[in-house]
Amino acid sequence: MQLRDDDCLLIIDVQNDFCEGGSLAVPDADSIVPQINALSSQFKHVVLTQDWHPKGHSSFASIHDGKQAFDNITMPYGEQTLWPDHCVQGSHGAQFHPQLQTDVAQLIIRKGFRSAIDSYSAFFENDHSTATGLSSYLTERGVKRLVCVGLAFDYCVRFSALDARKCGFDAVVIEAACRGIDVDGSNDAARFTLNEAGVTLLDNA
Ligand code: VGL
Ligand code: ZN
Repeated sequence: MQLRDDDCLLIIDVQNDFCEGGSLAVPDADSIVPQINALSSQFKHVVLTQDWHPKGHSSFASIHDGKQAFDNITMPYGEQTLWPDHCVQGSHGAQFHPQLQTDVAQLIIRKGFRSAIDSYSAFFENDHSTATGLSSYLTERGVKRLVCVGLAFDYCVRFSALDARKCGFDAVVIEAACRGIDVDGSNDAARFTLNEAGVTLLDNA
């Protein structure tokens, strides 16, 4: 793809808990790290996101009696999938993958830090209305298009790219630099909703 000065690379949740040996390991996640590093050196704007939950976060199955990871529950803000404990603030699992080149990023957005609400998207928490501040930051820096990569394709990448469109940015997802969890066909559902929202899905950069 032809890169422009007003593109921003959004590197989503490339953290130990989503990689090999992590508590919510995404299949083959580690293999995207070299590709992301090769990409990030070409962008003028680079933003990282970091899933950043307090202990006992409401998205953890472990705090809901009788529930298991990947069950769904209804929260005041809507449907919520329950997860194994992951990306606890300050833990090793919450740190970025050791090979991820993080020095190139100007901003790290932490999300999911409120106990009562999860946040898949880099722009809005799962109530779809509480803003993280990312949209204003990008607008002030003159960014027009988000190029999204990282983990997991069917959750945080998907909702970040959809919200990028809602906030008025162009959005591209490079699938070769993403991996999905794929719960109940969620990878296909992600492709469908992304296409419908006008997000460009590219196999490769
Ligand atoms: C994610 C589930 C829970 C993600 C984060 O980064 O896609 N998925 N928390
Ligand atoms: Zn999470």
